Formats: sequence, C-alpha cells, structure tokens
Amino acid sequence: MDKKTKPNEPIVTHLFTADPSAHVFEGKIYIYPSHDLDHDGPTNDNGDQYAMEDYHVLSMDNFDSPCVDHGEALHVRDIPWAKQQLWAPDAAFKNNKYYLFFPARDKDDIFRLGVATSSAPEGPFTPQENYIPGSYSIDPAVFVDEDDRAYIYFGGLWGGQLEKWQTGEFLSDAEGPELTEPALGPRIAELSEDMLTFKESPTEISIIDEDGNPILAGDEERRFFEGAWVHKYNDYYYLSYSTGTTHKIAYAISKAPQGPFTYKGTILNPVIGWTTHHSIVQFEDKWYLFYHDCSLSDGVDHKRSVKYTEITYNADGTIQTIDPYK
Ligand code: FUB
Repeated sequence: MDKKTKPNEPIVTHLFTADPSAHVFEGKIYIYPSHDLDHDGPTNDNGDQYAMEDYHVLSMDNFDSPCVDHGEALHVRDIPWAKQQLWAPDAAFKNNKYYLFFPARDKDDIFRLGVATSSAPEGPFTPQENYIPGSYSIDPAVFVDEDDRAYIYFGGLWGGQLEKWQTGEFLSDAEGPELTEPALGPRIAELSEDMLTFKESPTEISIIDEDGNPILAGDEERRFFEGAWVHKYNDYYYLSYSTGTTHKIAYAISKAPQGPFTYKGTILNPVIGWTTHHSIVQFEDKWYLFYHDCSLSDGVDHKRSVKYTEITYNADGTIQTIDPYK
C-alpha cells in the first residue's frame, strides 16, 4: 500500500488487522496487530472465529506516510508450545532487543502467553521453546517504565478464559463472580530483567470508582473485559481497556503501575463490530489512539481493520471521549 494513511480509515486494506499495539521505535510508528483470517466459519462466544495464525508488523515513518507491511513476523507453526489462535500481541524494547508478547492456546486448549525476540522492530521474531511459566489468559500489554522496570498486564473474559483462573488453577467449569461482587480485574506481573519470565506471581488489579468502591461485575458500562493497555501521562498511569459487552474503551488512572486504578470515563464509543481493542501512543508532541473496527468487511466481527485518531487531554488530565464516526 503506497497511499498515505488518513485518520479514521484502515491503515492497510490488503489484510484484515485488529488489536493494534502501537509503539515508537527508531523514530517511526510500529504497529503490532492481530492478523484476522478472511474465513466464513461459524461464530460463538468462545471466540473460535478468531482463528488467527500469524503476525505481520506494520510501520509508518510518520502520520503523513504510507503504511508498510513488513510481511510475516511469526507463524503459529514455528511456536513449539502453541496449537492455535494467535490473538492480540504487544511489543517492547529493552536490553537492545525487541520482544513480541502474544497469547495462544497451548496443546491442551488453554490460553497462555508467549514471548519471541528479534534484533529488529519488524522481526522476524524467534519464539521461546515454552510459554512464560505461570502465564494464562490473553491480551498481554507490556509497559516499560521510566526506571526501566517492565510490567506485563493481561487477561480477558469469556473466550479469554480469565474467569477460569480465579483460584490460581485452571478450572474449566468456573464462571465469573456474581453481578453484585467486584468485577475481575486484569492481571499484572513485573517481568524479569531478560523479559522472558515473570519476576513474581501475577496479581489482580483493582479498578475502583471515585468513592473508592470496586467496580462490580454487573456494571458492564465500566467493568474490565479485555484488552488492557497502560501509558503514562503527567506522572499518572492510565489503564485503558475494553468493556466487552458494552463495547467501549474505558480508562482509569493511578499513581502506581499496580493500581488501584480509579475509573475516569470512556475514551472511545462503540465501533462497528463486537470487539473493540486499542493502544495509545505519543508521537512527537501529539497523542494517538490506534483502534479497529469492521467497516471494511461490512460488519463481519472477525474481519477487522486497524485505524487511528488523535486523542485530546483536558487540562485536568481527563481524556475527551471520541465518537469514531463523527
Ligand atoms: O482478536 C482476538 C480477541 O478479540 C482479542 O484478543 C480481544 O482483545 C478481542 O479484540
């Protein structure tokens, strides 16, 4: 694709892409999306329609440039422990290396998180032999703080299996909490220096309201569903995430990477398609939201396209809500 990209339009149209994790590496914008397959198989709440097999890394020199597809960066056939479903990935740079973090189902059909390394931001990436010990569920997002400590955030309900890990073990019949109980939060673990293992057992993040009460499982407008992302702005950590069944990108803020995070509002109103998944990145002096929708496929939930738009902070640090179609 050699056309320059435009806000709120697919950044590529030759592939279906989703779940964009955007980063500025080597002065350019690199996007690590899922690569949706163009198939017409059945759809269910388990997410079997999201049958992705590989990753392509995309990049743009700046927001006036075309988007370049760097080709296949990693394929499920090359990941020894993984069986299927390469869902939303993220990337990080540390130790002079690039790391690709990704979820996939293992041979027992349990979602785990893997890591692969490369000397270049576009890959190709070489996966580790095994998944990260102690990892589970989906949607890894890695935040490397100013002190160089790296944290991985992860988790997702329903097809993402987070409900099944409430005891610390995988219980295939486990359901989520009662609607009047605190909602399940995303998990966090600090990563080891080499970025390949957890330094500690993952803990649950608490998302609370302005009065300090936990957001409840029945509060579907505000509770965490999947797709955690963390960025830092004016010394606050911003945790943003999908509310799933209400299709919003919501956010909460904290003074610490582990939270608790106080709910603040909606960043992105619902897009065309069931899922919504995003990332937030600063490029030069502006901030951008990368997101996806299903407009290019006329609303087929598992054929999505990555787009971007600028975000605006208010003077008090809150983020103005974006309507994707205005
Ligand atoms: O792309 C598959 C799944 O759909 C992701 O892991 C979720 O965040 C949702 O976007």
